[in-house]
Amino acid sequence: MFFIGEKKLVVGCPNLGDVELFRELVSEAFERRWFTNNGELVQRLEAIISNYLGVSHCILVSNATIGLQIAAHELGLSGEVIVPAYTFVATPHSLLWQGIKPRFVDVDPATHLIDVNLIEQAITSKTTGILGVHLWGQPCHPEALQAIADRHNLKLFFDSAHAFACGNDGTKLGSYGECEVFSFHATKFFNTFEGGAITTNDDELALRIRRAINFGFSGLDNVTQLGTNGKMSEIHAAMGIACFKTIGEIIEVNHQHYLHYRKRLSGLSGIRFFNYDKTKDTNYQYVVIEIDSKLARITRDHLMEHLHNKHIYARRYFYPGCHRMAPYGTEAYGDKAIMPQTDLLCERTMLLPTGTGITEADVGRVCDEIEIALCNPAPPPLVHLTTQI
Ligand code: T4K
Repeated sequence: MFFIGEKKLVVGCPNLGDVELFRELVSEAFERRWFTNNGELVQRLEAIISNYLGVSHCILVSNATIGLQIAAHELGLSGEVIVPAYTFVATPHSLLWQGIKPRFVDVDPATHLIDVNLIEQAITSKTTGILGVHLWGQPCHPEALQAIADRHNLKLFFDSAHAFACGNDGTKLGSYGECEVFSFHATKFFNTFEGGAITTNDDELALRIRRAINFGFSGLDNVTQLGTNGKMSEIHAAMGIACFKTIGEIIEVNHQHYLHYRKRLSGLSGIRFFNYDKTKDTNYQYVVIEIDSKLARITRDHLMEHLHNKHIYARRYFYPGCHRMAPYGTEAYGDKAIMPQTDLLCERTMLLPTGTGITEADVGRVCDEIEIALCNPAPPPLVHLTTQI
């Protein structure tokens, strides 16, 4: 039962970090009167992150999308680059923005990750790279992708937007391929309001990326390459330092919510609860379920509508699939990508609220409403779904 004034539960509700520390750091920046352009707080956060991930270089950027664009540019990519079809649209957009055609590859329905077995048949004479996506924070088989890249002389890099603090067999993600790009957007479990980072062990690439984010400057009055403005400001870095202070607590809260959801939902007919691989480190920032409408006797969209009516703002990421979105799904774009597994996931997947903004009781309320919706044998006709909060 939803009461007027009852709390709205939202996927992507930001974690706050250590708010007092944030205020102190902002005051320091005000005293220094240094707000951006490789300031002290940016340098501090870069050191914290490179140390945490065990990678030689961390270059903070204004967001992951610009980070991916810069990475693609500095890796000298052109023609076509392989990407999974099931990802946020920023992944292919970052390539096309650089004049590179994203070549979609379907995903493995069990993991939602790029299907490694389909990659080689998508490689053409125009392919110059592979952009792997560690979706939901799971490592997307980086060793297998590296072997394919080596065999075909392709550059490999990663969209690690979901994967900060996630690990592969004891190694934190951040050191794979030529570079990895993280997102620190407000909706990510670790956030700098807007922001991201490019990490690499390649000294020369790191130097070129550092110049690229600052208009191509190599020093005062000396522009040595094409550049853009991809810098992170001091206020954003202050949020990152404050958020990093509580990163362990945030992951623990996410983990508890995940376990609580799993306990309540994994036995329900027609619901597939997405389990994380216990052998990998993860940040548990996404609680993902799939609804099989035949077994559940309700479609994903009917269930979403029921939850939205109760002010529970679940999301159907990444509906309807990048290959069906403009410009990729249009006549003008050319060859239509056929991605059956991605289509199925886009039809079935739903993300549930988690993070420090909600309590265990809130998780219980979401599960209660899912159970109520599933018990209702005749779902109401679907009204226009809105993500308006
Ligand atoms: N690659 C991948 C695989 C990605 O998932 C993303 C971003 C990127 C690359 C690019 O990273 P960035 O360039 O953003 O650094 C959101 C985020 O904006 C986006 O960063 C994220 N992935 C994507 C999965 O989710 P939308 O279009 O869903 O945003 P929006 O405005 O609908 O907000 C999402 C939810 O969060 C809503 O339920 C409201 C809630 N919210 C949002 C904000 C900003 C809050 O409660 N408070 C807030 O301050 O894209």
